[in-house]
Amino acid sequence: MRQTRLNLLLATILTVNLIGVGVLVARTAERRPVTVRAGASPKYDLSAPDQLPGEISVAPESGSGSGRPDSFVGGAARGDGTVFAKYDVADDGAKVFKLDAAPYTWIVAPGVKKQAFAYNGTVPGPTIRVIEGDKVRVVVSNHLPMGTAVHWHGMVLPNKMDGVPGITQDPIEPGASMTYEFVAVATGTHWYHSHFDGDQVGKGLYGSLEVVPHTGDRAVDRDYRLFVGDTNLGFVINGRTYPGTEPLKAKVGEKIRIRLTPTGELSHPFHLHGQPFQLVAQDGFDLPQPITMDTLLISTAQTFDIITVALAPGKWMFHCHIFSHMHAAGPHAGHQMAGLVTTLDVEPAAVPAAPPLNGVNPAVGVPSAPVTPGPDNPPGGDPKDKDKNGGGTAPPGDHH
Ligand SMILES: [Cu+2]
Repeated sequence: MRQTRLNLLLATILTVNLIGVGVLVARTAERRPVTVRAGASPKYDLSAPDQLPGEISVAPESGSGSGRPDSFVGGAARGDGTVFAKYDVADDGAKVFKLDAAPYTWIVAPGVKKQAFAYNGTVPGPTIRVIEGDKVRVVVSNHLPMGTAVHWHGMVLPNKMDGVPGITQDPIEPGASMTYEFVAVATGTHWYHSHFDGDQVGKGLYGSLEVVPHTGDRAVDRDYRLFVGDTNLGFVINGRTYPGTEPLKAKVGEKIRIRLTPTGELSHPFHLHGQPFQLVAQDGFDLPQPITMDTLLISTAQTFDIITVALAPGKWMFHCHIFSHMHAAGPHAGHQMAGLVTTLDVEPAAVPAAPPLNGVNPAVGVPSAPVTPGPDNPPGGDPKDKDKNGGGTAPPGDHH
């Protein structure tokens, strides 16, 4: 049964990729008018109602960074603790993003505060998601008390845009900004991060950089991103340590894509309970053939795309299997979870997973009408839940 589902998944990916082209073209047309204010200083608003779950507050001594800058996108939470970056479209067609780097006091778990550095007020920084061939322009403003620079990891770009202080550029000094520009030709899941020093990455200066191929993205019901850290903020997934990590939600039968990006200094064998998954891409490149497994060793700087199908309801652990990375120290050491742990919270399917046979639904044993997709029975599950996952201001190229 499991194998059949996984095989089905592969066949569906091909089909829906083709459908995806139309969606991408349609959404590309929904560009908003452009207003790019060069050098505009961020407005910080602690009272903004659109904060992510998990309190974020500010160290008063941290300089200019406080609260969320206006480059933060409210309402675009992905259900995994990440948000999408918004963009404007310039007259020359470039998609213009803004990244404001600033210090924050970050709550990594209930009652646990650390000093973080964040792009646009969030760890990880907002997901930059564009379409193959897009001209990408990113205005990086530095509100940190030291220099910085941003490296576009996995991009094929002009050398002077590579973001390495001392080799391709001078650091962006505190209070200054720099505009990076490149054409997005390297498709797949990549990431961006500070290249100033390891502390800046360790404190949270990184985010997802996704280039959707012209042929469309993989068709999945949920698309999650997990950034793994193991230095300045402790053992964190998307800037949070268990039980502060955000559980990933799914329903039985749904296809779930998880993009894993380790950002720290260690390697982590990530294990999913209850169901296997397929590794489909590494560093943005599709594997010639997906590999089915239940544990994947991820190491610094790589990106991995895995896809699983939720098989049964329950809270299924997804965690690093190195015990010192997943257990609390102190009196409860040994069985209390902390660190690199999250869960895949699977609810029962919205519609019967198995179609009725001869008018009898084998799942319940009583006659029932065949399920026809319609407003009450959407083919991919309950659209309300998809809003939770992908609602808000999802940018072009995003579909399920
Ligand atoms: Cu680990």
